[in-house]
Amino acid sequence: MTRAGHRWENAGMAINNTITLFDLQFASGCTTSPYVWRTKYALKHKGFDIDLVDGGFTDILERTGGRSDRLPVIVDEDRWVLDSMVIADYLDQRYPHRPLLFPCPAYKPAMRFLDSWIWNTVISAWFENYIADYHALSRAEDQPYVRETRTMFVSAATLEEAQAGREDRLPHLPARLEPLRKLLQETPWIGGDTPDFWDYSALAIFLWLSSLATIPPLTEDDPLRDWLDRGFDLFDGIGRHPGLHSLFGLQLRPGDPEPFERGGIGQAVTPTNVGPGAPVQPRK
Ligand SMILES: N[C@@H](CCC(=O)N[C@@H](CS)C(=O)NCC(=O)O)C(=O)O
Repeated sequence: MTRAGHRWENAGMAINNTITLFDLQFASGCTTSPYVWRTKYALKHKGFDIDLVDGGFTDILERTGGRSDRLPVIVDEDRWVLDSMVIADYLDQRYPHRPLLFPCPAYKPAMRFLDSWIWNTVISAWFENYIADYHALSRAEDQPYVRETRTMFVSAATLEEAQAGREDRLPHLPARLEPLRKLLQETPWIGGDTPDFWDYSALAIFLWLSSLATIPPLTEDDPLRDWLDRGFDLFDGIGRHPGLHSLFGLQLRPGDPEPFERGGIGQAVTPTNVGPGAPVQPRK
């Protein structure tokens, strides 16, 4: 459910099992922020309908009545909650009888680890390689702000210079995701037999990428595709907005590295321990 032009004064009546979520969108209307994406999944995991408040970057303060310049923000009845992790904690504390987002104490630190691993491994690199697209895909009224704020984070003088030459850099990135591929060879979801907040958090990062990937970052045959497709299909196709781009179809050129390990090399369990150890006692 979407309500364009929504204002904070009448926001947040969590009636009919519905929680209000302030969205961060590109001109196409698709969500771009990975933190908003993971909050969308979190709300669905808890069984809520989402009352989505449309908007982009430069209207966040106005939309939230001066409460925040960052998203996600939710409103549950009269309670305003800011920050995706705080929101997840809030949802578990207020609705403990619905499926938990943090089912045990070790869960949250492991999620932070997974998050920072993905950010450090690929996201910073992808950020620069798509940063001019990020600007072009933003709403017209957001573009001057996006240019000004994002130029500070890139290693070149302009967003266009930062993105230039990406055809040479993009083929080097998929191989970095091999540990995630290995994990998903063993289990259908990062969370085990069913998807959980670990999956949602990682999927949210790929949905951010999909919101701006005007040229594909992964090859057609990437083994991550199965998990990504299943994850984007969850909750009636939560990740299937028409404004999103396909992640698959990266064209490799002669000399580019292999994008992933083929044939499960390194997966076999060593059958015999031939290292030093106590001599085996003969059976009597
Ligand atoms: N720690 C916050 C991070 C929120 C955040 O940084 N959101 C970004 C979008 S990814 C934002 O609202 N940016 C607004 C802007 O750049 O003006 C969370 O987990 O919710």
